[in-house]
Amino acid sequence: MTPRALLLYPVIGIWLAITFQFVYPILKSWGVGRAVQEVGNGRCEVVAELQACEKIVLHKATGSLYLACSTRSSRIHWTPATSHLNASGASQDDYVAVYDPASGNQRRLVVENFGSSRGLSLHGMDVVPSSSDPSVLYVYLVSHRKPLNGRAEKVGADSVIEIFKATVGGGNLVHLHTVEDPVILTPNDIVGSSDGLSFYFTNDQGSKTGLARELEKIGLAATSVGYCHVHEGCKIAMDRMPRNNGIVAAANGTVYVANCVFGEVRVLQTQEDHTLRLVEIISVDRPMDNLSMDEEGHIWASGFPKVLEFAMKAFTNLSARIPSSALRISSIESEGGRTYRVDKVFEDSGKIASGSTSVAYDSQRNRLFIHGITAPHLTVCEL
Ligand SMILES: *[C@@H]1O[C@H](CO)[C@@H](O)[C@H](O)[C@H]1NC(C)=O
Ligand SMILES: *[C@@H]1O[C@H](CO)[C@@H](O)[C@H](O)[C@H]1NC(C)=O
Ligand SMILES: *[C@@H]1O[C@H](CO)[C@@H](O)[C@H](O)[C@H]1NC(C)=O
Ligand SMILES: CC(=O)N[C@H]1CO[C@H](CO)[C@@H](O)[C@@H]1O
Repeated sequence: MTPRALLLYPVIGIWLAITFQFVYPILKSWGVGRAVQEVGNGRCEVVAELQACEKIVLHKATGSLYLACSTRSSRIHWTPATSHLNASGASQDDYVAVYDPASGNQRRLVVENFGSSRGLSLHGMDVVPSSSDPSVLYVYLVSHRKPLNGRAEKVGADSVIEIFKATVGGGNLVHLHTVEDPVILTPNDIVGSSDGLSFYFTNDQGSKTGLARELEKIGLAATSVGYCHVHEGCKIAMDRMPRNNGIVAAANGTVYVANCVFGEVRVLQTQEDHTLRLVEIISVDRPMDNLSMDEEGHIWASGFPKVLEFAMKAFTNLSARIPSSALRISSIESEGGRTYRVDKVFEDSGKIASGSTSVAYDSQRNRLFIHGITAPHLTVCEL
C-alpha cells in the first residue's frame, strides 16, 4: 500500500464522523429508532363517512368542524403537493363538510353560484367568521385544477384560491371569487381575513414540477408565503423558506409556518405592506404538517412520529396504518423573555388515527379532531 492510500483512511473516517453528526439528528427526527407511544388515544371515536379530509377547521362559537374532503382513491393519483400528477385520476367534486360532534350529524355543503366547469380539488382551507356579522363565514379553499394546456406531469396543477361564503348552520357555499396569480404557485395551506377579501398562504415548493423540486428535498430553501387581496393582487410576503407547509395566524398578526421535513415552526410578524418579518424559530422533535390555533392561543400541530412511513405508504397502500401524533405548542412569557413548550398530547400507532396531517382542538369542549390527506376516517378524542 502506498503512503498516499494509507492517508485516505483517516480522511474517510473524519468524513464519516462529520456526515454522521449531521445525518443522525435528522434521521432521529424523522422517527428512525423512535418507539410510538400510546398517548391520549383512550377515549376516541371515528366518523367513517368523512374520508381523505386534508384540512379541518373548528368553528369555535358552535363547536362544529369544517372539513375539506376528497376520496382516498383520487388522492393517490392527484395530490400535486406530493407530485402525484395523474390528471385523469383527479377528483373534480371534492367537498366541504360540516360535522357537529354533539349530535353526530354531518352534511356536505351545496356549492352555489360557481360558474367554473373546472370543479374543486381540495387541499388547504380556512373558515373565518365575518367581522361585521359573525353568522357569515368566509371559506377560503386551495383548489388544484387540472391544467387546461399541457400534460399535468410536465406543467403541474393550475392551482387557485376559491373564496366562498357560508352561514353558521346553513347548508350552502356561495361562490364569491376565484383568485389566480403566478404568485399562487404551489399553494398548500391558507389563512383568510375576516372581510372575505385577502389571505396569506404557503407555497410548499419553489416550482410546480422538475429537478428543482428534488433539490428542495435535500435542503434547498425555495418555498414561500404569499399574500393576495382580491382587488389589489398578490405578492410574495417572504421567500427562500425551507419546506413550508401548514400556516396559522393569531389575532394579533403573528403568523406561524411549519417546516414539514425538519421540525421547526417559524414565528413571523406581519408588516404594514403585508410582507412578513422573521421573529424566531421554534424547534420541535419531529416534522410537522398543518397547524391550527385554539382559543387559548396554543398552536396545535399534526406531527409525524414516523415521517418515512408516511412518505412511503400514505399514497401507495390505503390499508396501511401509519402512526400519528398531535403536538401542542405553548408560548410562555417570563422575565427572561419568551420560550416555547411543546407537549405531545396524542400519539397512536395508526389504529385510531392513521396518516394524520391535520389536527384541531376545541378547548371549550375538550375535543381533539384528527384527520389526514388519505386518512380513512375522522377521529374525535376527549383528552
Ligand atoms: C391514472 O388514473 C386513472 C383513473 O383513475 C387510472 O385508470 C390510471 O391507471 C392511472 N394511471 C397511472 C399511471 O396510475
Ligand atoms: C400573539 O398572540 C399569540 C396567541 O395568543 C401569543 O402567543 C403571542 O404571544 C402574541 N404575540 C405578541 C407579540 O404579543
Ligand atoms: C399494505 O398494508 C397492509 C396493512 O399493514 C399489509 O398487510 C399489506 O401487506 C400492505 N400491502 C402492500 C402491497 O405493501
Ligand atoms: C393544508 C395542508 O397544510 N396540507 C398539508 C398537510 O399534510 C400533507 C402531508 O404532508 C401535505 O401534503 C399537505 O400539503
